[in-house]
Amino acid sequence: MAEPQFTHVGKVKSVEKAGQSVDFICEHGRVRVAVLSDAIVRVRATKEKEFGPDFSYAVAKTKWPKTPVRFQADQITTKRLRITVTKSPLRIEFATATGTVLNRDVALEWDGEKSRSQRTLAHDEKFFGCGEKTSPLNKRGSTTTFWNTDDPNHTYATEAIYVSIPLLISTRPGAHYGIFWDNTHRTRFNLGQTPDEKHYILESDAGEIDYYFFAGDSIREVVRGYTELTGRMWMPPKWALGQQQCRWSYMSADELMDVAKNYRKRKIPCDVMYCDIDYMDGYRVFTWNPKTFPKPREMIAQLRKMGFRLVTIIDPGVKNDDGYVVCREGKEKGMFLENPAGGWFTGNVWPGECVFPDFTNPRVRQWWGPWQKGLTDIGVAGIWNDMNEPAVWNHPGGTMPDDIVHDYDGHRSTHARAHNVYGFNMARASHEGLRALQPNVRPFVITRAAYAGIQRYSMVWTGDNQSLWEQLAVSIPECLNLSLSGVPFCGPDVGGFGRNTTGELLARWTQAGAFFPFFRNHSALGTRAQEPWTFGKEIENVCREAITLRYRLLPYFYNLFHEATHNAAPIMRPLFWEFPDDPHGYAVDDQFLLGPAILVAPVIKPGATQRAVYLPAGADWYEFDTKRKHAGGQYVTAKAPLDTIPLFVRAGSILPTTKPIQHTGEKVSEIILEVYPGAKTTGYLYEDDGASFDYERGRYSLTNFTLAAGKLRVDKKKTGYRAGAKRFRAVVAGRE
Ligand code: MIG
Repeated sequence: MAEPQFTHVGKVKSVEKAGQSVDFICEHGRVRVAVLSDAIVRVRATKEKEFGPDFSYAVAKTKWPKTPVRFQADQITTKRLRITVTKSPLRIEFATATGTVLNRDVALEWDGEKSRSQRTLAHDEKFFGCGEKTSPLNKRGSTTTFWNTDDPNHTYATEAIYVSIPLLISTRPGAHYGIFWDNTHRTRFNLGQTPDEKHYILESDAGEIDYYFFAGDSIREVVRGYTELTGRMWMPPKWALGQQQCRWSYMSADELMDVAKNYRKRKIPCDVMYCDIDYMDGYRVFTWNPKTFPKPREMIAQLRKMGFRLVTIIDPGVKNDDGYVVCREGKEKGMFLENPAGGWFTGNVWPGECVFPDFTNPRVRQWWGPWQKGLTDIGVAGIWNDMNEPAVWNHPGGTMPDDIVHDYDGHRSTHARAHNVYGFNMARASHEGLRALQPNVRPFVITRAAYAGIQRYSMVWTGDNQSLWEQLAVSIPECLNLSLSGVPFCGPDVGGFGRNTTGELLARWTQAGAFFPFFRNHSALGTRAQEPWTFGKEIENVCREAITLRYRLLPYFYNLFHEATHNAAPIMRPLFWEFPDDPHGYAVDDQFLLGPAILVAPVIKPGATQRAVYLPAGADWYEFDTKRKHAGGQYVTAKAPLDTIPLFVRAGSILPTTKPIQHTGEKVSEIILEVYPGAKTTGYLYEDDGASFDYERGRYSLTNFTLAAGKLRVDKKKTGYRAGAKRFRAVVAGRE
């Protein structure tokens, strides 16, 4: 392979100012710096004379109010940022208004179709974000590739996985920024594996350079800026916070009902059952197998009576069978992708030879959505989009060839550009279709593949993992970074998908999973059963206890979902989100915070009966079980026999909880306030109907709690939701 020959954009020849932006016309292209807000700046660069059409799937906010900007000879200044442009050659430096340099681009350059930016790397700079990645929490020193890939055997070294979110979050003491590199072509980040370790590189196979720079006083503010640009999640239906049970596959209605009945009989709380691919007739999407699932409507009704919802899987591949209505109609209407030389593009997946909808075409999305009516009409509550990288088995690379042409919302592009947004647009079609079918019902869509901005349409589960301790461990940094990358509603297959799990691993994974935003037990075809009771009494009891605890904490969880929709705060948080001044927290990726108050330290080693837990500095911490208090800023040894998950509560917290319930449909009229006294002791409760969008129209309640001089104060801040809890009972450090 020839060494890359990058051409730098070169010297600035002239400058054109227009409104909130400045164009620099250079020797080898044009660079535009556009100010969106005090702290958010967009940089575009093209090697051509003019920019191409302005279009992005990720970006939700395209109109920004005018913000005061001062343009001087070589400086663009806002209230928060000072951007200095050196002209020979062009280089852009981002500094705070008070002069702290955040980052400088060393080069904006091209090699043929490839585009890249080399940037300065400070010696104490740490990197987070990058979406779903299976490497350690801090991405410094790693290289990673954004190209949606089905890789069930991933490790720490895996470059490309299911989801692509090219967002980099940088932090060092006193300097925080983010860069969202909005390019859907195959993209690579080299985060410091450079000869001098003083540079990092962001590069894409093709396309203009188009990045957003977010300055912030904290990582929180960077994440807030990124989600202001790309959007935030909606409130999910409340049942989606419950325990969920899946398997590839429950082969018949009888088998599925048997599992559901076991949950109730054994008093293990659960809200959701799944139908994986075998519910369909020959894997044809939007059908049911008439022999094994003869009466789905009745089955779903029976499940609903028991307090369960049903979610069904829908893959993108449509069986190439002209006797099958989805295929026939799709062909008649031109909904499927074609080969460059003509004829339908076909590829093999579960149904055998398939054709594939072009989800990047709005006409196709509108056609696809209503097919879900057959499912929602009989009571299906959510849609699970799998295989949408897309996975296509009989083509090189396990996906579509690069030259298949997609509509790309009217900007016709090859698969090389559309690949990373194929799954995004499938999930979008599912979401928009569900909303059109049931306008005031919160859609539940779960997707495997995604691109930046997916949070507007779907939650993300982390795809195929393995029943291995190391995969339990990696699910923590994986979901923490996904959470920082705008996707707070996420989680792994609990118990592990591939391989046979063990009782101990299932118990430990269920204990950990109970504190992840998304909590679903799932396992692969051919692996042993891993429902909570399949390893005997001891494991069943441990799982029941962990799942029951999650249900007791649901009011607190629901608060966190509200926060995520509101200000993009992750539900599961790295320690540094809450304690940015504690330098030790940045390296901790075997623990996490659930919201501001609960520190979760899962056991992730076989045979362990205790583990070291780092208590962040800046707070005191109560052991959840014993209510013993410890000072922060130290490691403690937590006892962790199999039935114990090390949990600590931050002093000064009031956690809203309930009595144990079996599913989220159970009426709760009393909120039990667990009070953990501190210097200032506060908490709150968010309530709405858990199902509709009425909360958008003010139908929600907010109640604040304060403990002062031994007395609890209850303050109704908002009362838009009338059917909320009527009684509050306080338990202070374990005492009534
Ligand atoms: O080729 O539908 O990640 O959760 O059980 C495997 C069968 C296809 C992959 C998903 C997994 C699901 C499985 N699917």
